[in-house]
Amino acid sequence: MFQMLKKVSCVVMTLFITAFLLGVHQPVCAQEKKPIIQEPLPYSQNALEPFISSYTLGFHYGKHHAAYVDKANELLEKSPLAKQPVEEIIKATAGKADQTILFNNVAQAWNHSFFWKCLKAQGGGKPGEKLAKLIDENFGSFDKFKEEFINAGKAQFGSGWVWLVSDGGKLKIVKTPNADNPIVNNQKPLFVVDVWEHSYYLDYQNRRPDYIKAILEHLANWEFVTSNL
Ligand code: MN3
Repeated sequence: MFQMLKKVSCVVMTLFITAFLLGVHQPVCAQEKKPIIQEPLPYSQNALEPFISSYTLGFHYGKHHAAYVDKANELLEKSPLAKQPVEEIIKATAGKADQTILFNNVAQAWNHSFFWKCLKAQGGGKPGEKLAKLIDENFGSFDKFKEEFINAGKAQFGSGWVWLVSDGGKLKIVKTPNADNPIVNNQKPLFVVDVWEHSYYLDYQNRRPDYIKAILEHLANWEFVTSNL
């Protein structure tokens, strides 16, 4: 009898350990999953140097972006929108006076996550054939596009973002203030540069155009931009 009990408890223990190792405990983790996730940076914190310093990226990703994600998740705990995809939460809260804080934090979480993917080490310069052709068709030449993009960033008064979007198949440069995002206007974001001061001030001080130029010439991930077409 004792031997049998020993055998049974051994089998139960083995099953328990196997289940644990196989990840049967996963549903508990899944329940804790937050509506907004801050994905890891797609490169190391110093990968974009010397154009964006590790110091700037550490603050920008680790403090600014993280704060938007945390605040968005905190606000979504009490919101029926929590289970919606992030883009739907942005559209549902845009322009609604009683949802401004939620919109700002969710949109800023999305905008930053998109911005990181628009950058890479040894990027920038003229894009590949497909995107280069579209840029030529819509802006005349890559140099004209670059000039127009930098000027839009310069002209954005205060905080905001400069985007390359597809608007019904036509490529356009648009600037948005604060957390605003072109998906609210049914435009498809292809590329973005964050022009909030926190994104460049430690490295460029007031020279915002130099920061945008450095991104276009050295960091833009045109493969990612092309994949958004
Ligand atoms: Mn930012």
